Amino acid sequence: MGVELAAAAAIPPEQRFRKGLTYPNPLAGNPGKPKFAATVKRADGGSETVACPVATRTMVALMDMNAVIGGAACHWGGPAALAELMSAIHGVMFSASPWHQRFNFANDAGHTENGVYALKANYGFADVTVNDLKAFRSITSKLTGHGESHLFPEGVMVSNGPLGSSIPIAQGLAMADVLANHKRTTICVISDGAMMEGEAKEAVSAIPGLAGKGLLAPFVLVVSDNNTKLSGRVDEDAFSMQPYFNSLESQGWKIIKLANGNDLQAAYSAVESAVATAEAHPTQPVAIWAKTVKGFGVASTVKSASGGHGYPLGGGDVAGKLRAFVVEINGGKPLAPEFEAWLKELEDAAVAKAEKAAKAAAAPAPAAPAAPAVKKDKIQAGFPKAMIAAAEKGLPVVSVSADLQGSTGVAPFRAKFPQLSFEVGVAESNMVSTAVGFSKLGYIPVVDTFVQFGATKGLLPLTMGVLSQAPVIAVFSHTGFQDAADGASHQGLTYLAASGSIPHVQQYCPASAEEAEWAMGHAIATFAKERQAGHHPEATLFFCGRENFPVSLKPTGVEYAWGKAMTVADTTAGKAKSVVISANGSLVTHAMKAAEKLAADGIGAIVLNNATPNHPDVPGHQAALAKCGGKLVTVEDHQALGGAGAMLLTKLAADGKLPSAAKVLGVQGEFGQSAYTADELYNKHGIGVAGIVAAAKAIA
Ligand SMILES: Cc1ncc(C[n+]2csc(CCOP(=O)(O)OP(=O)(O)O)c2C)c(N)n1
Repeated sequence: MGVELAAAAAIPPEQRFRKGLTYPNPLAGNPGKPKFAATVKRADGGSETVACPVATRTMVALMDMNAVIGGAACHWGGPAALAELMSAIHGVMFSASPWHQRFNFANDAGHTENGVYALKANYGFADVTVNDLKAFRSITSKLTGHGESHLFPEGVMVSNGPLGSSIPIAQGLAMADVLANHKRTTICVISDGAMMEGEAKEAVSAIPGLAGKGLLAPFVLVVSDNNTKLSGRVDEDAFSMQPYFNSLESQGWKIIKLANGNDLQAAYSAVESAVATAEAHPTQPVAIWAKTVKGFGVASTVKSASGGHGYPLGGGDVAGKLRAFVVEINGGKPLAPEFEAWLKELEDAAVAKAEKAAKAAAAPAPAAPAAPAVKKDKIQAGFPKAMIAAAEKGLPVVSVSADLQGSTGVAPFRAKFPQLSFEVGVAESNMVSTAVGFSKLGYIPVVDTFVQFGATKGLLPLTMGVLSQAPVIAVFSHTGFQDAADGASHQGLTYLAASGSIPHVQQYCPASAEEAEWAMGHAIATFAKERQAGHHPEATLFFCGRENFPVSLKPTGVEYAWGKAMTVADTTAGKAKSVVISANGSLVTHAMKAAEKLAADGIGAIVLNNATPNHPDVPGHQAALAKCGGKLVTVEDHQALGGAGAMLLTKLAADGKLPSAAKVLGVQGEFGQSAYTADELYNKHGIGVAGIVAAAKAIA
């Protein structure tokens, strides 16, 4: 018989507990009272001052407008739903001093972090001011799109953004507190869409199970149940989560039902009682099942199917709609002078901008006619066109999505063929595995999500699909810094490295909508041909950015060919010195601009669209290198390590024909951050036009 481990409880305390390593706690200490305050009654009959949730919503609306004007997308509905609960939680936490010795706080609902920033500004917590909110999501701010511990350690304990990833970390915090014998309560906030994630579900069952064995410190989960996710209502689009929430009790949770999570007093009492209950009985975690209203405070966002998930106003709405929006949030009452001044500042800037535009329009037309405008579109726009065409031809294409179909571009296919379209909820692993099932039974499944989620949560399912001879086609969008505003947690920068060496996987990075349409059409047709011939197709992963690019980069007379790197620019004629620039996806147009600049300085360039990174066109690159003295610059919106450049150099080396000089431009082992536009991040990391020019000049 093997040696049995003694149950931890039977081990004497001096051996049972072990402290973690100490390092300076970066979290800010307790703030003073909030500037915009509300009063609630405590259970002991006294009153407590908490942050006013209406002020939170007002600040979110105004800071979102600043960011939107700068070019960043933002969130409104989620933070609006959670304003009362966040006020209540912070009120309870800050009543202990120092709060972080008594509480761990993890916000799984990372898209609502702007509401938490607003609340922090209200308290002046971690020195955040109301003025700081105006730079939300900009490259200069630590108030990034989602909470980022690497940039704002004094305010964010656990980075968030990918839904369902913070609750298991919160589980770890509570387990570590037991091991350290530290009396602390962990509070985690999550919303119902995120509860669909496998990661969340694993923690939801592990927490009561391990707590029951005495392995977790007191744990409080606050669930915001508004039956709404990003693309619409949870039950209508996917399936109802109510049976799952009902099952929490039998999974071991103590449930506190909160019928109106947007009632501040009720929210405060629920949080207060949940903390007291969890602390009195640490072996049973407590979940507040709170019904909330997404987009609360503005009737039109409450009504909209997504609960006003994204900020519903655009930069052009400052003059017409912003005041009405903010006044509605405030129930028609006058705004606090600070908010009125902020609103006025936005309005004045909009007026000044309109006057400037009118002046420019009235100015006499320039003598030389302007070059015709280049038609632009998102690269992703091509995918559904090819999917629709294939389905119309009778091919069994199906779309399996995980709540991002409106953002990845496949929505038009789903609108046209609802009977061929499925949504599994916010659950990327499940999405890919479900598609694998369809593939096994002869369908051509197309899955879609942001690359950061597809190339992490989706990769084992994808591997198992290939291994089961049931591959899928994937549209993974928002590559790298193209998802500028959402910040580091959303900026997939390892997708080529992560997926490129999985056997029987084809990577494709189109650089334009036209190319995306052609490549998707080719991938579907090849998939069908292989299956019909009794072979197993390869999996195809499409990666694309999110901004607008010219709809075609194809020179006249050239045809697309899978695996051939198209020459999209050649300025070598008559130049003594030249380089090859090998780019993919969203950086192909940047490489072309760099080639123009280099040509003006007397350096030629052949720009190759290396669209198939893990199967690069070796002969095509060799031919171009032969014309350019063997000088190669590769550039990608990806980590340099393990990316397209690295894969290309490996293949060239295997062929015994390495370049005479090479520069591999990519991100150098760092995370990103929020910015209004991708170009700001490209320039910061030396992979924009200037970076390409400098690298080319260094080796030409
Ligand atoms: C892993 C992951 N998948 C997808 C997303 C994109 N996303 C952001 S918010 C959201 C919907 C969130 O729904 P829910 O959790 O219910 O929040 P609420 O609707 O209440 O704001 C989605 C799909 C994400 N952030 N993380």
